[in-house]
Amino acid sequence: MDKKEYSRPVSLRRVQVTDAFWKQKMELVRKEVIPYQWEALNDRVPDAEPSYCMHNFRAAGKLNARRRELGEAYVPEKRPLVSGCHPEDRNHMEDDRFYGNVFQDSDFFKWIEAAAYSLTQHPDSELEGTVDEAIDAVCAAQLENGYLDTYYIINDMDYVFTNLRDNHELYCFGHLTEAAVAYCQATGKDKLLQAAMRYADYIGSCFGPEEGKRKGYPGHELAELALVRLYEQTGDGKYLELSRFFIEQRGTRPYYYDEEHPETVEKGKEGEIRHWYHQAHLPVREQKEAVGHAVRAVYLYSGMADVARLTGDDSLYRACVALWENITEKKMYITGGIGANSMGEIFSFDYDLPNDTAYAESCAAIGLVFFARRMLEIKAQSQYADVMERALYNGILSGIALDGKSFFYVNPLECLPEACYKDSRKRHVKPVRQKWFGCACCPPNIARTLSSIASYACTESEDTLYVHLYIGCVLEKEFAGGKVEIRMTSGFPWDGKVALEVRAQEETEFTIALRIPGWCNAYTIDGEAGCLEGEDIRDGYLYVKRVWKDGERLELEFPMEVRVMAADARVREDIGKVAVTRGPIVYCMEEADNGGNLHLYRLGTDPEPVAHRRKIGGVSVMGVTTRALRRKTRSGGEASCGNGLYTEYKKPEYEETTVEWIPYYAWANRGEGEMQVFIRAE
Ligand code: FUB
Ligand code: ZN
Repeated sequence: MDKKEYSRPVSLRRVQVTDAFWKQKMELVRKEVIPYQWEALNDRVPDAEPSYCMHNFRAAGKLNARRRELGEAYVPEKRPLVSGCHPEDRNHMEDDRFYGNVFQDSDFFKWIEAAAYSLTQHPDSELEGTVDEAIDAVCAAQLENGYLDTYYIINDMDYVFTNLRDNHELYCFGHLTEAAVAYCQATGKDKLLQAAMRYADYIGSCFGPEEGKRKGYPGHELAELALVRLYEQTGDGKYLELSRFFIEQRGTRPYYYDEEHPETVEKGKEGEIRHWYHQAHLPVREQKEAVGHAVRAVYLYSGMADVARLTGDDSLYRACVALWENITEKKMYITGGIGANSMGEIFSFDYDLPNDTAYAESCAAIGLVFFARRMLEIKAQSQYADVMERALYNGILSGIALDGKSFFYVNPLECLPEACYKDSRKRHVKPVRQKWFGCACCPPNIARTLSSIASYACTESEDTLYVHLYIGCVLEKEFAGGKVEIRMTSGFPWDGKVALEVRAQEETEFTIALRIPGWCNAYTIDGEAGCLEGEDIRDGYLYVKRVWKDGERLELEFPMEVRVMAADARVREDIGKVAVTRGPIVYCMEEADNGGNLHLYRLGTDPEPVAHRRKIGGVSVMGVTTRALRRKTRSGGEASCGNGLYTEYKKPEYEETTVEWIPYYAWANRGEGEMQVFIRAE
């Protein structure tokens, strides 16, 4: 790998997002989501599923205080290792019991991370005070040896690290560490960072290649990428080494999880099959197909990409490329959603992308964005940014209501509300967003992603600013020739006009690398047609190298045409169907605009799309109207080709009509109703 192409995300402390579209989302996170989630984490939201998260930290803190007070005389009470959500527990919660899922701590860490990013954009002493108090509660729960996981601290410490495969200790550690780094970077306060380092050191004393240490690795990956963040924050190489150890160890034989779970070593089942759910079936460099739990997978691949970047490990990078290609060429929805199968939240087989039973967990699309950004950090190639953009504007934004008050965990591409209630195969699909979830991984994950959006938009190297996403912002960057401020304005996602203006005291030489989105076939730069090939274009980026003067501007326009898209013919679910897109936005039809029985519509060969401004739930978006055909029905009833359920085929009759399309992310904001992304085509 060529080291010169590496770049790093811009620091959120040096960038202010000004973008009309994303700033509004970030303000929702700041004003609605962060306060709401704090209430949820403290079980103070009426009619929402309880979280128990803060309760668990306080309970562990109390036990810890007793432990400290009694010293040697302390005899911990052992409790059965149960986890799960019991709404009825809410009425008779005991002070010193653990409630919720085994990974309940992680929801709180994601919340702190979101708060930290938000503080970089909008200082808020009240929020910072709340976070500080919460950090005190977390630190009070930490044991002397650095261990910090309330599930075991409360229940039974004898079982620490005995069930890596299922029990998420290293996943919670990962979220703690990400939160700690983010909060320290945002505020300069390092109390949580110190706690994360102590826990990391404890983990490092238990795991590693040295004799006597455990040879295991996380059952739910995340620690890998978090340890890299800890390494980059502290400069201490042992954290990078530990991350590398977990990655190298994965999938080696004898299988660690077989030793951990001899009871599940079923006769006749190949080891590989037993372990693919956790991406532990093969050493990572031999993994070519993305399999198993989708969130776990993309978190692992992100950690692999990080380690490949930092160690220059080409074979690890090649494994990342192969896995990326498999996901994006065979296993990704047009919305950037991944993990099609609800049974275990897993990737399905190649080209199996059902629309109405799709799982497409919000967290999985977020993990794909993590993976994409890390691949971009190794080498700017527009395919990664194209996918990042696709997931952000579609499969992730769909996870949060326009008012920021409710969330989707599952993001289907087709929804018939009746089926969600009556068909057990679709029970995971909700026709309306929920306030909170027993397993609430997605809402805080969405919050942290939206509030750190600038770190996906731009990365930087010593002499180059890479613009991957056109998101209005003002950023500062130090080049060899001096400090410059770059002001970017953007009409995305509704119009493709972008301007960059440089403010500098001195003339400064540097390069701006601008991504040419995969969805446009032409663009203009300063009013002239831009080239798509040539020496200034590499891997889908236009490199503009100049000695920049104060006030110098670049104006770009990426025309946003409505495009009618078809899936690869091997996607059985989409054969004969098309989807409507415009710029980065994927569209859908909803019952609220088009009536029920959306399956009766067909897009004609000449849909004559017209884009127009409209409002959904009070929020301005760009809608699209197309011409279409609607199959005629029997006196307004259901579709018919005769008088019974089955009759001899007759060429169906259609009436000409129009279809209203809205951005997919905005669906289900006007009550319950049908929705579909793909429509039958001529
Ligand atoms: O297991 C922890 C989180 O809960 C996963 O990342 C999500 O997929 C959900 O299962
Ligand atoms: Zn989730």
